Amino acid sequence: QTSLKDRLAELIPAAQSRVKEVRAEHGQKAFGPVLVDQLYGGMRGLPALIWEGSVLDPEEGIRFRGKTIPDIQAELPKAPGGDEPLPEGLFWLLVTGEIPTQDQVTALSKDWAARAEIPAFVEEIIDRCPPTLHPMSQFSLAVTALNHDSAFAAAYAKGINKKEYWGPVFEDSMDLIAKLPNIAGRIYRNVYGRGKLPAVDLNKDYSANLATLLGFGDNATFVELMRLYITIHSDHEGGNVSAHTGKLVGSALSDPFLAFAASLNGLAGPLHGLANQEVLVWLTKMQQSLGPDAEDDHVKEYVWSTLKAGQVVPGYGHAVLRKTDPRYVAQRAFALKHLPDDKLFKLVAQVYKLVPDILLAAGKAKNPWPNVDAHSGALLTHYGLREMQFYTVLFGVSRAFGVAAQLIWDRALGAPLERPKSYSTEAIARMFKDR
Ligand code: NMX
Ligand code: MLT
Repeated sequence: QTSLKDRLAELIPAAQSRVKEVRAEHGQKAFGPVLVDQLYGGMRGLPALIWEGSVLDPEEGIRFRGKTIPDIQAELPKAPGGDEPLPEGLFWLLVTGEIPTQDQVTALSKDWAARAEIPAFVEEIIDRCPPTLHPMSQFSLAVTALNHDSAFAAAYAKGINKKEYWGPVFEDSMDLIAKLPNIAGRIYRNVYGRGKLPAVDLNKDYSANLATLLGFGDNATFVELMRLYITIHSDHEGGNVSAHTGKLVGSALSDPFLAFAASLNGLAGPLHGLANQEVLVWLTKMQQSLGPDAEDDHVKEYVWSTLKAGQVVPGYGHAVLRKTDPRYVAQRAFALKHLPDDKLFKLVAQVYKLVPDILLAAGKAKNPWPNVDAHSGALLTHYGLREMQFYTVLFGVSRAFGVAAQLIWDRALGAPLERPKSYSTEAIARMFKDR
């Protein structure tokens, strides 16, 4: 059977020609004007990047290589007896644009399990971190340190031909993804005193191993949750902070470990991936303040008090989406199926009923609907993974899939160093003075 790397090698020449064709035909066409406001406004809507794995539609949400979340839930291979897609299949799809066979996905599970071990010095780095250091900082440190064994950095130092960059970047990307469960598991067990890390099982899929390393491998529904979680958090086109940062840093030919560590540092911000932690902190405080089974009016007051204190409602709003995030919908469907009576899920659902109208009435947020982070923590809490400071680490494990797939393609397609133009306020004032 064809391996992922062999299939990629087959696909690259045609993809290179396609880029040439598209550039020859459309290279000199304009998307439209660039407004000064876009420079001041976080570049919203500014077409600026090529990202092959997924495209985000404001109304419909994410499509991975043209496929919606319900599509991939229906089409990607599943574990025996499982209902959720295997993230191995999603990675194959992101990289090739094709749905893999069950055997190809099993081969990827085995390959990742075989690459899962992390160097002893990286284990030591994690073990030496004080438990008070945020899990995301520990995660980023460990991923940076993996650069010690980068195949790409070694090949570059030896003088590799540009045309061959993608090969060692592929190997690094596979190693990166494979090693993340051991890093995440070690951080979790160290910080929360959850005992010794077991070994990765060479015959288990990625999510089953991740669940076991975290200490929840005996719970088949938690393993299913991990399969769904890792699949849906993987990629959200190229402009989000973690994806864009990884691509930017990779464009300097920093290897995938350095590039993805930079992604993680962006993901660790509260307006991005840390929002899943913030949601749980916020919901827990609300429960403490209002007690269980709070009435709608009290929840509304609580939401208003958050806004009046000049804070955001975590898990709501989005820079691109203008509807409920389909990743939220997928998690809600999981909750309705597996934990319909869970108290925290009920609060999440109550907040969903109330918050959009309040954000609309407040009149600032362009999107009053929930994003992916509004739901994930409640699911993890249900299964006993209650340590909210750890939640963004799981987001990070997943985001590696999307960033790695693009790093491979960036090198295969010869993406250049990113270097956009910046201006000072005075330069802009001068430039547009008489226009
Ligand atoms: N609660 C309160 N105010 C909000 C919210 C919210 N959830 N969302 C947007 N606003 C405000 C925003 O702060 C801004 O205020 P100001 O004019 O005073 O600066 C105003 O509404 C306009 O912002 P938008 O254009 O709607 O949003 P923007 O594209 O700038 O930011 C987010 C997008 C996601 C940063 C923003 O919606 C937010 O802060 N949400 C809460 C944090 C969150 O859930 N982040 C996770 C996003 C998903 N992820 O995983 O990365
Ligand atoms: C993401 O998954 O990266 C977030 O939804 C943020 C974004 O897309 O901007």
